Amino acid sequence: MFIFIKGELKMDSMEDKTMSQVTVKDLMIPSEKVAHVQTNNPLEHALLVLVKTGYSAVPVLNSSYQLKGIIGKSIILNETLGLERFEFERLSEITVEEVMDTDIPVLHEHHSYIDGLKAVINDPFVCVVDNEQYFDGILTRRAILKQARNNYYLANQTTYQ
Ligand code: 4BW
Repeated sequence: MFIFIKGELKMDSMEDKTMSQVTVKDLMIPSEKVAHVQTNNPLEHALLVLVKTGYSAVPVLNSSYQLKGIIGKSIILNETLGLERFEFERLSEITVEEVMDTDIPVLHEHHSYIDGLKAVINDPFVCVVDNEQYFDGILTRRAILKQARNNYYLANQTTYQ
């Protein structure tokens, strides 16, 4: 919710931060709430996680919880494509790190709202890491759109809950 304090519009739901002070940390889903798989997991396990959670793609971490890539349903299904049929038995023979997407953008917690907005134009979510690639969470397009909606109401000087 937005409130006026000394003539300035602020958000009371984010520790009274002004819009320009909102950072990726304020909007991201923290690591403990993010479904992920590990580099050495077989694709069979990754597909199970994706189907069970309902997500199209999730982050891939190593055993130290550093970000190594992203794996999605389409990459996995592509690996099962044989000449005449889907060869699902192959999923137990291939590990996530062999096929994951490693060319991915990342954000840091201190990045601004507009940095986050730019990042999710081309990707439904972007991983947030620290300087040593330890995984902090994800910023989703949904979180950015919700904030954009709030910005819209802010610009129209209405209150939205
Ligand atoms: O299980 C779900 N719960 C809710 N509340 N919404 C969901 C769920 N699954 C999908 N959605 C919705 C979200 O609006 O569909 C959008 C596209 O999902 P996706 O990409 O293709 O699986 C979701 O948009 P989003 O919240 O902006 O999330 C963007 C992408 O971020 C998702 C998924 O790949 C990833 N993601 C989101 N939350 C995650 C997650 N990955 C792992 N763990 C999480 N908690």
